[in-house]
Amino acid sequence: MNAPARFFGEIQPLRYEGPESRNLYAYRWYDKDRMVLGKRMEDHLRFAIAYWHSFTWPGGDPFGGETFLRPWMHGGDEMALARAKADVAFDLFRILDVPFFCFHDRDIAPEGKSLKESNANVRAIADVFTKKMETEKVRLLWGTANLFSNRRFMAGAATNPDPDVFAYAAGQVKHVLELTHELGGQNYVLWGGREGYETLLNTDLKRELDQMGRFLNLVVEHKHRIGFKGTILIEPKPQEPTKHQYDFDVGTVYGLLCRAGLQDEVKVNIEANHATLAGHSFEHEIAMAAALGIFGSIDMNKGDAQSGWDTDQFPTNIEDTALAIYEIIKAGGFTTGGMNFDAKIRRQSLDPEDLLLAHSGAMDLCARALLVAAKMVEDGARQRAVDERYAGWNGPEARAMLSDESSLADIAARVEAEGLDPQPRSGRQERLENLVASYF
Ligand code: XLS
Ligand code: NI
Ligand code: NI
Repeated sequence: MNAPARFFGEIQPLRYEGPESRNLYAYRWYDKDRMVLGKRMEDHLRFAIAYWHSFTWPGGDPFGGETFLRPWMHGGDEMALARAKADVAFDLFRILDVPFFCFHDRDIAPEGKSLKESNANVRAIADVFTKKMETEKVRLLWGTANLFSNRRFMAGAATNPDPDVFAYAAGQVKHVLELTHELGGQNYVLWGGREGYETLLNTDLKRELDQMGRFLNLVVEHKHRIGFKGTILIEPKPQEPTKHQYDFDVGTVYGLLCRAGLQDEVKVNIEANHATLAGHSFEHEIAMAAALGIFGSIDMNKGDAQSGWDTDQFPTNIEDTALAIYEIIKAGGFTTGGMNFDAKIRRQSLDPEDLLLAHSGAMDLCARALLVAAKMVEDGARQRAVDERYAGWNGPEARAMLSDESSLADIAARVEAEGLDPQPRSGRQERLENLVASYF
């Protein structure tokens, strides 16, 4: 395996051609320099490609193995293959003109016989990245450690009953956090892959929560020690792999953070498919994180409406995407975060073009959704309707109720004295749905 250009053949970097273009190898909406609400489109969206789904996953499912047969996964020295994989990855980054990528340690380099050897392998490929990034525009959005694939993590990483597994996980995270820092990464992600349990019959739940809180504190402390200025992010997920994940959703993660005293130190990376598996909408999770002051980044994808697992599909729904992006804009947009396509092509999508078009289509969808969301913001009718609904809270008595100027007894007395008799008002949901539809 050599010459990464061969994998994508003669495909040239994609350019913006506009909505009328019929060229599948061009962007119809993603016009990176276009100014939207005072910011370049590229800076709003901050797209990233996920190394694991695109270059490491071989196309298996629970009933069948590998379908993709990627040349960099077969034959030859494992480190040489890892280098070849990096060539293909950077080639895709360049063809798509994305500003960021993300990886787990195990995506980029083979596991060795010891943690030391594994870390050395990861370091060697990180050095390849550093070299490539000298001439390529792509930057690292986030790095993360895979604390779930190896059988040693079957009962969790930080929450494992075996303290040696906790220690091993710490060794892995320390290494990837430092590499992320050296590579100029903007965030470090902790997805609690197996931080949860299957049955209380063998689980000390409180002890596991304590272990998790301690682990997070160790990570944050090390971040400061090495001077990493990026954001530490936790990625909530309600189930799969474990039945009861401790990081169920944004609200649950916030509780964990408060319990560990880290609510000002750690933010969340919200994944669309994880939100829907938790019984929420994606925009709900974003709005919740923003309200709690922990919105960080997103993993963009979508689930399958009929199945109850994490199908990690590329997004195709304009309305869902626009509503989510509207919440991101309302939250002030991304700072260190971005939009990582934690999405995989279907296992029958064998061709190099399938991988490329999955990303370009999703980028176009998000760009188009950004324009719709921007229209919603600029027009302001949606926000005005919400402001009007809460306008009563601007009055002096209402404000007093929210401050410590009034007690429960004062409030009760006023209801009697003024003979308050609140009259219900319409929530106008359908009217607002029609309004939103008018922006598409
Ligand atoms: C799995 C997660 C994972 C994280 C990174 O469901 O989405 O891919 O994003 O560990
Ligand atoms: Ni994810
Ligand atoms: Ni997922």
